[in-house]
Amino acid sequence: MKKSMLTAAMAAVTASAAAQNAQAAEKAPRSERPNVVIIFADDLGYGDLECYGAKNVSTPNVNRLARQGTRFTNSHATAATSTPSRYSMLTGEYAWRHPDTDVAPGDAGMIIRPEKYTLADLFHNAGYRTSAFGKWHLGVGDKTGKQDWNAPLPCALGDIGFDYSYIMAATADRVPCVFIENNRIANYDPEAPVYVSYERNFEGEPTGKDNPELLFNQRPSHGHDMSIVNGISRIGYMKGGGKALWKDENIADSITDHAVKFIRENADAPFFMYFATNDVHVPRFPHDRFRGKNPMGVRGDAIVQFDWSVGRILDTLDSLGIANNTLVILSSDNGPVVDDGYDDRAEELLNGHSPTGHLRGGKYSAFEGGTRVPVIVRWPKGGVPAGKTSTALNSQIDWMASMAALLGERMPAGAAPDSYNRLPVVLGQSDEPRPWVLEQASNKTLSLRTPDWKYIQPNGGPAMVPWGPKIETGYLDRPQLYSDSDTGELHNVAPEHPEKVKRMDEIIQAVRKNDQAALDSLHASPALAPCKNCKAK
Ligand code: NG6
Ligand code: CA
Repeated sequence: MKKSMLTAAMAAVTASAAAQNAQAAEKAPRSERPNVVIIFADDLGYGDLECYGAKNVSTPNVNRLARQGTRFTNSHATAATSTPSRYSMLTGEYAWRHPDTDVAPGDAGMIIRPEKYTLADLFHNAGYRTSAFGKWHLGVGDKTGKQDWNAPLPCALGDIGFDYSYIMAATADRVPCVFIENNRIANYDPEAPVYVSYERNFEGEPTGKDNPELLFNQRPSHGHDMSIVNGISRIGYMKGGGKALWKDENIADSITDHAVKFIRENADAPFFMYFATNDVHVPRFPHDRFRGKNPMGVRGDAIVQFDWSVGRILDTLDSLGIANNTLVILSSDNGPVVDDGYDDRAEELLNGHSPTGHLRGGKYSAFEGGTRVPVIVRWPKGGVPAGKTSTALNSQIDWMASMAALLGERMPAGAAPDSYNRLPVVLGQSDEPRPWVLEQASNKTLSLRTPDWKYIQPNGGPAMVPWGPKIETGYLDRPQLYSDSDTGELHNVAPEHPEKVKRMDEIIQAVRKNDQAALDSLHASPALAPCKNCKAK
């Protein structure tokens, strides 16, 4: 796979990244390398944080991070759903290049195969202690649909660079509802072996569909009517679990406790942490102590719980005296959704709150609400400006090459083929926009965003998400072009700008084909148009 992705053009990019790496290495002796913590929320929208304009919910810990670091207003996830977004961020390769990267079932085998070079490999090879916590959603084990959950998994996150992991295989609304620690079920209960199927129920097991009387915690609004765990029905069927089953109200505590322990144990060594919260994904069932503190019901409470988790990570760094040399990056995997399948009253309790802020669409969507996400970066010792707002167009796809530059590490040829070193932009020290960013909607429609325009490829999808969430998809059978000043993507000006549409479509085709020469001739190569300051950290 890696080899097949390697083109001469990409080799040139790698070479130029290597030159930049060399400079970064000169500037960052091994002993001073920062710890790196990526805090990755789930379905947290552009407008969901107080420091991004939210009025109905307070997020003091995230606000603090923004005050002490740089807040980005034009940063993008690569996809409008979790699995492809996380795949791209962790590998530096667009998910649409790789099969099986749509929203994964909970019994998917590992989607990132061990031979793929990941962000965790990069840190691991640089001598970091590496870790992942919380939502995974990229498959575990080697047998899709047929994994034996009662034995150690033959492959897991340890095979793609994570020294320690404590994760949920998929999402909170998908079975199996247990944590996986490294390569086995955490807190395994030998009295209650775990069986999982996404095809059929297990004899005698209740489901949300047939036994709604057992749904004492939350009922579905659409889908989510299969196995019942903790009084909530899920996607998929499972049997067993016993004391290993999670309680939804304790998920944030559990993930955060494990992360804090890892930080404490590794405070003396450089460490990398992928801290992926379950908040604010459905089912939203936060702990009692976060409930009722805002007028938005459980969706607001889940944001409060997310903010609390952030606070615990930041406080831990402070108490160990390592905050100054820890690079913290906070973001979200995709845009927000209000009713995503549970009857949690999120819709009726919005009370004027707009989860996407001023953006149109949301999770799943080709509109900006699907992929423009909050990004906050803090690293006092590394000179990330405090209290700054950066409007620079940029994408999570570039985190991997930028981290390679930060570490002074050369990635193997062909690794992270779509990732470019934009380190000074990632660190808020340069505001040079990426020439374009590419965004994938849930039906795989691609959009291209430049600093001035947004183009959505024509496609035959429906105007609204068809299975329940009230979200405009942004799909249309004709090209769409929106001016950057039209932040709500309301006026399709494609008919007035056929040349612009043609050029933007050609850029997408060139990226699809990995055709660097075509990108160069379109003056659209992130490699040839790097930010002026990208050479120096
Ligand atoms: C959808 C689920 C939704 C959510 C989403 C994935 C139904 C009806 N809806 O299929 O609830 O789980 O997948 O979300 O099943 S994501 O953030 O992990 O991509
Ligand atoms: Ca998500």
